[in-house]
Amino acid sequence: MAAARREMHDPAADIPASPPAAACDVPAIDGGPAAPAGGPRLAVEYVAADSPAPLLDGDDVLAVFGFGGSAPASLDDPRYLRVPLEPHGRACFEVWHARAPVVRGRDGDLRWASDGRLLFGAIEVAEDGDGIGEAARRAYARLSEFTSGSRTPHLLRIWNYLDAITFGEGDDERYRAFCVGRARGLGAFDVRSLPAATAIGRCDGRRVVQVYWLASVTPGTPVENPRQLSAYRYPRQYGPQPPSFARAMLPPTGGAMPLLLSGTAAIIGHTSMHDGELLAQLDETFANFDALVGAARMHDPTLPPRFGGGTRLKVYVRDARDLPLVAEALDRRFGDAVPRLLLHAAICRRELAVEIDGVHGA
Ligand code: 3EB
Repeated sequence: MAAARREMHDPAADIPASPPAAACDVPAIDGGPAAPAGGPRLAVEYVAADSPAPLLDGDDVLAVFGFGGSAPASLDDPRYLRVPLEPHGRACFEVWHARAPVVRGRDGDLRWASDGRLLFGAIEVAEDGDGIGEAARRAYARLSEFTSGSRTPHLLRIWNYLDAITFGEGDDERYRAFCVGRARGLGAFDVRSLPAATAIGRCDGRRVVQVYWLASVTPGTPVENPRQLSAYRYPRQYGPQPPSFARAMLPPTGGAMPLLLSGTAAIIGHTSMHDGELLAQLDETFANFDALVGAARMHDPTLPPRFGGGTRLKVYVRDARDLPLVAEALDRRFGDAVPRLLLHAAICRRELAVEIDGVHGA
């Protein structure tokens, strides 16, 4: 069952070939130009609100995410997605703004929205009896087929949410099986052009793999962290298939889009640090971000060296009882300077108490 561990990943020969990707007839703006003027633009905001409906009004809105059980499970609008992770504090929504006009649609089990330069896509695949690996493979095969046939063929960033992420022992662990299925679904890929990503555990008992992503007309520049081994080179001890993601993605247009930060935790090299020490893990995570932003600044020196008003952070905390502690530590570190959202979620290594992702721009 071990997937290939070559640099150029090749799907195992026992996987049936999927039919050639039909060119998806999306995302074309009806009657609009194929290549609209202006490069990709993305602005992310966190909004405290009781309902997502008014947030979807703007015709520059690419996606709205509702967190936790109080957010509506679904809306008629394909731009809305609920992520069932409980927020710390009051109900909060994440809103992505692109350039108007945004058009949207559904394609079977997949939904999308696009301004012609960026595309938001989402798919949810029930595990049913097939297991997490097969659900991940199906989600990624659909994502890959859809993306490669679209006008936005370059994946910049992917978020993965799955239930009971560390359940199972050794290579049967669900996160490891997810990594195998993800790589198979992606097909043949060059690890050096993988998107940035997050893979986080939900705690809602629903065996559904949720994947959403951001794709672009033009490719971004993947950035690796000098303090960390690239995840796609993690050694065998972490599973038969190293995780398929870049540490960050520098989008195609400097300035108009922030640096996309992958889920980042207290890992140095490939080793988890500070087992059982939440606040030390938090400090190590920010030291990792400093190094990552430093590496991104080699490509784009206009990127601020420190987190600030152009940064948005999602902070995933394993133990709900630690949420106030993490909130206080972030208050001490940033005050009001950095908008952030704290969520109760499981991390893919049992010894990790906290993980953070987000975006960082001027
Ligand atoms: C790590 O650094 C922590 O499998 O897509 C972070 C971001 C992590 C993305 C993924 C996993 C993933 O290895 C875990």
